[in-house]
Amino acid sequence: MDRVVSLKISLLRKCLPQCGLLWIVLISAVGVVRADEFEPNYDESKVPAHVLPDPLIRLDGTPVADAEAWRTLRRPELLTLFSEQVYGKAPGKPDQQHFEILDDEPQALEGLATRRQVRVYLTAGTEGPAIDLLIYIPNMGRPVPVFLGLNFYGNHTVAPDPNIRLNTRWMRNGGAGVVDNRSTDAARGSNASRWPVEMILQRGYALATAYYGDIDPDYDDGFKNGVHAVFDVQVTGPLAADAPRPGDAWGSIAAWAWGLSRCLDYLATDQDVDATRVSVIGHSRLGKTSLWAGATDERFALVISNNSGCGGAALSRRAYGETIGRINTVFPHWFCDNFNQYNNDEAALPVDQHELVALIAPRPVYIASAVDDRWADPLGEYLSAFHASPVYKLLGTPGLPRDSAELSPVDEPVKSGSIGYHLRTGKHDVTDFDWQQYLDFADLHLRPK
Ligand code: GTR
Repeated sequence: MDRVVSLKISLLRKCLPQCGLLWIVLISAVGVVRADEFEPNYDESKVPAHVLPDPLIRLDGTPVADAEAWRTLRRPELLTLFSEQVYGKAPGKPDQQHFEILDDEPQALEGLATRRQVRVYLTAGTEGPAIDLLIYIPNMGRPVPVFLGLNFYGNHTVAPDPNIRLNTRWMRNGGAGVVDNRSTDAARGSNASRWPVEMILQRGYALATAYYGDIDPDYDDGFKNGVHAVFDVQVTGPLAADAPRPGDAWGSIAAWAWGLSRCLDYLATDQDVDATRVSVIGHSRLGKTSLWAGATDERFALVISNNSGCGGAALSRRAYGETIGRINTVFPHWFCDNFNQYNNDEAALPVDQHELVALIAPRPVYIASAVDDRWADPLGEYLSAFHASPVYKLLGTPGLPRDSAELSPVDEPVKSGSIGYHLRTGKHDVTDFDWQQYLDFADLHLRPK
C-alpha cells in the first residue's frame, strides 16, 4: 500500500465518525483493493536501512543506568507508548466479575486429569459477555503450574473429549466444522495437533484455554460487540453518538490480552493450580496477544509467542513480509487507530517490537519462528529477542544466551537463558516440537530447583 492511500485511510479513520455502512464500505473497498496489490518484501537486501530505538535510552535522551531507573522511569514510558500508539488502552478489572463452575470431572482423560469448565462472567448478571475457560489439571503434584492460551475455534476443538462444551458463538468461517459462522460437533478435536494435552499433563502442567471470540469476535464491526460494547466507555469516556472513537482506544488484540488477564483472575482462585506460575502462550495473532498480555499484566510468570510476526515479535522497521500498512488495512480492528500513522512510515514509530519483549523482563519469554513462515519475518522475530536482551541483562538475568545478530541454526533451540528462541523446520503452525521446547523452558524457570 502506498503512502498516499495509507494516509487517506488514517485521515478517514480520524475524521469520519462511526457512520455505519458508508464507513465500513469505504474502508473495506480501499482495504481490499490495496491488500490485493500488496507485494511483501522477502529480499534481505531490500530491508530499509533503519535505526532501532534503544530500550535503555529514555525519550529525553537520558540513559537508563540501573534496574531502578528501568522499573520506575523507562518501563512506564514504553508501556504508555505501546498503549497509546500500538494496541490501545484497556480498562481495569471489572468490579462485578464472577465465576461459575459448569463442569468438574475428576476422572477425565482416563483418570489423567480433572476437567473443569468455568464461565468467567465479566459483568454483574449473566447476560453480558462471558469467557468459557476449559482447564485440564493433572491429578498429581498440586498446585500445578499452568499454560494459559486462547484458541481460534472453541475449546471443543482443542481435544476430542466429547464432554467439552460446544461453543456456538460467532466464529470465522474456514475452520473445520464451522457452518455459517457457527461451530458444529464436526469441529470436535480439529485443532488437537496444536494442543498436545496429554504431553502437557504428563509433564505436570495444567492447560487452560478459552475461545478468543468469547472476548471479542474477530471482525471489524466498529467495536460494537464483544467486551468493547460493555467496557469501551471506561477507556473512551462518554462519547456522543457521532463522535469519533479516540485514537488510543483498545483494539481487538488489547481486548484479547485483557481477556487473558480475566482468565488469570479465575486461576488465582483455583486451589489446584498455582497462579504465580502461569505461562501465557499464543500463536500468530494470538502470539501478538500473549506478548501484550505479558507486557501489561506482570502476574504472568512466563510468556510464549509462537510465530507472532508483525505487531508481535517481528521488528516493524524491517518491513519484511507483513508490514504495519498491510496489517492495518486488512485487520483494521486489531490495533488502536493511532497505529495507522505508521503505515509506510515505520521510522516514525517511537517504539519497536524488541521493546515489547523488553517490557516482559525480567520474566522469561520464548519466541518461536518457522522457516516457511516468511510472512512473519523469522529474522525480525529473532532480532527482537536479541535487542531486548540488554534489558534482561540489566535486570540481572541471562537474557538471550547467544551473542549474534544472525538467525540461530534451524531446529537448534536456544533455551538456557531468560529469553528463549527457536527457528523450526516447517510452516506457520504450532507443533509438538514447539511444545517440547516450551515445556523445557517452563521446567527451567517455573519448577522449584
Ligand atoms: C494473518 C496475519 C498475521 C497472523 C495470521 C494469524 O493473516 O496477516 O498477522 O496474525 O493471520 O493470526 O493466523
